[in-house]
Amino acid sequence: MAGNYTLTIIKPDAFGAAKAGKIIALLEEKGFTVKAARVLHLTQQQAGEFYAVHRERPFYKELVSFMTSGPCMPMVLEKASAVSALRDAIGATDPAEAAAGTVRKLYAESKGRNAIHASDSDENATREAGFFFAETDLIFG
Ligand code: IDP
Ligand code: MG
Repeated sequence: MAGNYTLTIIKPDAFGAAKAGKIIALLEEKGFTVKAARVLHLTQQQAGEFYAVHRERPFYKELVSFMTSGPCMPMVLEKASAVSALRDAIGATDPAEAAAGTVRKLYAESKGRNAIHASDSDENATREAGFFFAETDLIFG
């Protein structure tokens, strides 16, 4: 899936505030196509594993607690250069620094509760898609 696919998660703050529809609409307007989607409430173990790369960071416990605070919505998205295109569309980690019109500028509350996740490389997009979806869930082509 290298190049044209990425993994996003509408995080519990935005999903719980009923912003999923607006966020998906914004991403579709920017040319992304939803290739797989589900709604689930992450366990501590799942959230801890998904964000294992941040295990040593001071915000790790807060991040796992937030990501398990309610349901979230992972999706595989398709677009040319999907990883960089989605990073542009979501904006900076801290909404105070996010560009106008980005998902985080519009919907994030804070640097921690920031509405949406996006993979940061093709390699991680593949790993993260595999975390939530089986090969047979993915509707490619
Ligand atoms: P990203 O989501 O923009 O890629 P990362 O640095 O990979 O940002 O951090 C992962 C997630 O951890 C962020 O989206 C945010 O939810 C949380 N996070 C990052 N930095 C902080 C912080 O300083 N305080 C609280 N939470 C943070
Ligand atoms: Mg990241």
